[in-house]
Amino acid sequence: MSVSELFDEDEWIAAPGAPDGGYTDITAHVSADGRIARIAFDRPEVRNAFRPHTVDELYRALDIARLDPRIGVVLLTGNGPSPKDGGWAFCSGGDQRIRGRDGYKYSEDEASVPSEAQARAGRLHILEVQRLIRFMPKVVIAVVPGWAAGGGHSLHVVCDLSIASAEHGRFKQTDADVGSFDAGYGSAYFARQIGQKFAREVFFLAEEYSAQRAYEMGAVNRVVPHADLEREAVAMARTILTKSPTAIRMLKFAFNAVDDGMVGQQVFAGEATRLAYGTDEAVEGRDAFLQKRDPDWSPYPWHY
Ligand code: S0N
Repeated sequence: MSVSELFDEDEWIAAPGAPDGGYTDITAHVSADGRIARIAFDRPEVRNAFRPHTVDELYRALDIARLDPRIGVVLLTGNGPSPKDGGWAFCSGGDQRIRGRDGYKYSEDEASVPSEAQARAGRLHILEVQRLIRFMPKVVIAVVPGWAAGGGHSLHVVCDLSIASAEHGRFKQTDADVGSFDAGYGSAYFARQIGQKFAREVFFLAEEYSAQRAYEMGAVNRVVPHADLEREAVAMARTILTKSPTAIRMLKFAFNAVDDGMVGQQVFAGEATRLAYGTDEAVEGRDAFLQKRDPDWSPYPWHY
């Protein structure tokens, strides 16, 4: 069976770095030229809900994409449709069947889970995935073929851009229905995107929004025919790849900085330092130290 009905076999090859035996809860691919990553939830029978193991795999695949200097854009999506009922999903958040009092368990049957994994049980480490998406110096696009609900909605929020299926794209923030709350990017940053009134409505009423309505609210960048979704996402990625990598990363971190406090400043400043290291002025500072002499700053004016 194909990875997903929207998956173009000619576009993608298996991504490097999969664990022995391969991924079980996600799929990870790169474009033939190695410049775009496609990472997808692969639990369509539960609307691509994530369990801790899913989050482990997602983090691994995203981090491999982060570290690959050829990759400039990551597409995050959900495979489908569901073999059970034909439904489509981006992601429906945490798997409620294995939610315990201290977070999510690795399995309904904890006894079958290796002790090392049991020790990690209860972690809400989807938040680590959110931070990885937020702080990776590449553009992450949420490609939404169906439901984005609960923690899946929050993942689309934290992605840099969102493109959704006109026919099947659906958005719903169910957190308050199931006694859960993403009080970080999923809500507060969402309010920065679409405004306080709309964001509070989405959370407090937990109603269903079509892709078109989400677009009108400013939550989605583009709504495209379902059959064209991944093709359009790849086209967006290809446009981004024509831009300066340094400009894109500085822009992403500039957009982030205002909402990310001191951490946002730290990330932006790290990139500024990297740029400064490339100047003759910084090289002079390093060389003067290594050569045990005073630095000669005379070629470098105090620009105004
Ligand atoms: C997505 C919805 C709206 C789709 O409705 P639809 O199309 O009618 O399909 P269903 O028949 O409902 O679903 C089909 C099958 O899929 C199963 N399923 C769907 N979603 C889940 C899920 N999240 N977990 C487990 N199973 C799921 C259905 O049960 C059904 O199975 P069968 O065929 O066997 O009956 C609708 O499905 C829906 O509302 N889903 C639940 C959405 C939800 O509430 N998600 C959880 C919300 N909370 C989080 O995600 C928290 C995430 C988190 O980790 C976190 C992050 C930050 C801070 C805190 C937390 C925290 O954990 O608290």
